Amino acid sequence: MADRSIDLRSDTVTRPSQPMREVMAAAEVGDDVFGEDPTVNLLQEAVARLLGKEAALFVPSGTMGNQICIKVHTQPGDELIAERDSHIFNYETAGAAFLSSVQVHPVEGDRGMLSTETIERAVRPRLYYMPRTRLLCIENTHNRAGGTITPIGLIKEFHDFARRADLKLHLDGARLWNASRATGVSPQEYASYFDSVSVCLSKGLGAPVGSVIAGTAEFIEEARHYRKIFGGGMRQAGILAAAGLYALEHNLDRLSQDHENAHLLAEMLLSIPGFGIDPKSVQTNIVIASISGKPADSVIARARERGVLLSMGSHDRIRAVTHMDVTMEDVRKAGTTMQELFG
Ligand code: TLP
Repeated sequence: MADRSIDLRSDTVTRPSQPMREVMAAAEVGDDVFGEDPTVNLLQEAVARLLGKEAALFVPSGTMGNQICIKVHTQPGDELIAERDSHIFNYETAGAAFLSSVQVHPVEGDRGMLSTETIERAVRPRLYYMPRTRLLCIENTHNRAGGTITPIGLIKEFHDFARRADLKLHLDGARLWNASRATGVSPQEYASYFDSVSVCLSKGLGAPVGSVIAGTAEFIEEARHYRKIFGGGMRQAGILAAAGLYALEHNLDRLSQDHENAHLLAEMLLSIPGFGIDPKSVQTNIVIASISGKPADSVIARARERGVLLSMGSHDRIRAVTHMDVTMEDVRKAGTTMQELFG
């Protein structure tokens, strides 16, 4: 492997910067299971304000955030609707079934986006022998579709439909910050159409750990109960919350740099024969390329030998994610390496 790898496997690989580590070390802490960690409380208040919600709760991961929200919104035997390529359906180890006894009804989207018609068709009639459709989950940006953004107009439609159909609406906003940075639509406006929102601090924002869920005060009270059951009650978590506060203050605006870098990489990969990228899907910091003529895992293995780390998008696709620990020069170097290897 090359001396210093360019790690594009995910935006989760970032390491806390020196100034972030300094605020972590200096954080005021207390026991958060007693609600007494001042830094956790500050973070929760800051995120609730940013998302325009009554309350928020710090949780260890995006997966736990989504799963707690599913738990609060549903009863055993209910059904939730999620896009077929969504994180909730693919990468949360059947958590909805395991933790909430809820069935996921996957619905095919277009670049990760559902339509009101497809959702409407997926909602079960209220018949005693059918599951009750209780919850609709939207992922924005959509990871597996390549960081695509659901337009705010469509989200409004989903909201209106959900009200009519008596469905709760949850936003997996692990990368909501990226959507907001790319469109100029505020996180608060996005969040206003959802009953619950989960956002991550440890993806594009560069914090080492942590996600936050937000909703009404009543929702968050219930969520706190399930966070404890799921093993997410943390003690002096202010050390981690301090990193989240630092990330929100310093790392939101720079996300546009990651988006530019993703566009640059997409252009470079597109010049390689057999590499297919839907240019319309490169909207934020993720590039998914389909590969024809060779297995994606062999492409990943050869790139790794030359110091470019990529991940699998699906069996015939590779994924590259730009983030704060790779510069434009790194991205250009990665693109050139890929062109040399496969061009
Ligand atoms: N995504 C990870 C992997 O799990 C695929 C990644 O590398 O992108 N929602 C979305 C949309 C996500 O992309 C992820 C993580 C999560 C939730 C879960 O977050 P964590 O990893 O904190 O549990």
